[in-house]
Amino acid sequence: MAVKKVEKIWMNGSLINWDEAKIHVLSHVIHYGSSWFEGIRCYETKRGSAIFRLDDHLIRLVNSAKMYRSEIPYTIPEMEQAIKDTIKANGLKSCYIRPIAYRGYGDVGVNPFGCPVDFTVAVWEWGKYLGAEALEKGIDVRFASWNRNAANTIPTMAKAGGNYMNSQLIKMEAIADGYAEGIALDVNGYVSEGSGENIFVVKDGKIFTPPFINSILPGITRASVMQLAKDAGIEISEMLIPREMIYIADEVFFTGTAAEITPIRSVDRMKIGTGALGDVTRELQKRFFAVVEGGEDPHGWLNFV
Ligand code: PPE
Repeated sequence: MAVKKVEKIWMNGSLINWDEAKIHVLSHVIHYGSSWFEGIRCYETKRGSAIFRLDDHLIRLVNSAKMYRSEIPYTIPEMEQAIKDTIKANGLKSCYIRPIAYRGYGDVGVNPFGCPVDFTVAVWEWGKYLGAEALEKGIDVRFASWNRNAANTIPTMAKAGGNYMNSQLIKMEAIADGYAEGIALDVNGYVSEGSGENIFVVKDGKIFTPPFINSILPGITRASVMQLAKDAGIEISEMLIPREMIYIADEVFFTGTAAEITPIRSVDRMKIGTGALGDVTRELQKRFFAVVEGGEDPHGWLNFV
């Protein structure tokens, strides 16, 4: 299914037509995966259109580039403005936002220093990432045969284009086998994350999620869910999670900007808990959507357009 095209894309300082937002085939990013990006959602809340945790996403973007000795040629307030301008230019009330910085056209060869860092912002309408009924009914997933990137190889704390070669392997394998998504283990065999989601386990009323050392992306939704769990008085901790703990969990769910809070109803064709949306997952969804749809904002997460 093709992306739902809108009018304008912000590219290196100006809003241009969607169809003209092109780059040269010798751009460094195409050959070597040298990009850093974000996925952010703008929600139509009861109090107007608001971008969820915009600053936190842009800080992660700057840090992703920094890990690669690269600097985005715009400040965070400038990027924030570019994002809002792009949303307004396209007349969207809610959308998915994709800011991306990349090594562009200049020199050839692995050494990126001779290539500029370009920056663009695209927005589009994006519905439910893992299927229409996913949030309510849950999804069927498998453990991936591919591990996440090993420590000290490709930094997983960076949201970098190249990382998603690994994610694609995990995702394609899952889809090819009739699953919605894959759960990857890290190279030591501990639970890491999905191809584009962090993972949480509920056992005996407590919530567990893998720490950064398990080759995960430090998800903004993950951080939000940890806060919402605290607000709800539910115990939550970061823990090394062995694969088998997933099979015997009461509830398992994914979090991500695109996936939001998606329950997992089976793993490797084994039913998780009752196989239906669990109480803890439901409570966290309720609190999450009270913010992004209801416009309640006790933590200052909404940035109104
Ligand atoms: N892990 C990975 C590997 C990942 O890509 C994401 C986001 C997350 C965790 C969750 O992070 P956060 O969005 O900050 O809560 N994946 C994005 C890309 C999806 C895509 O297909 O592209 C997203 O959810 O926007």
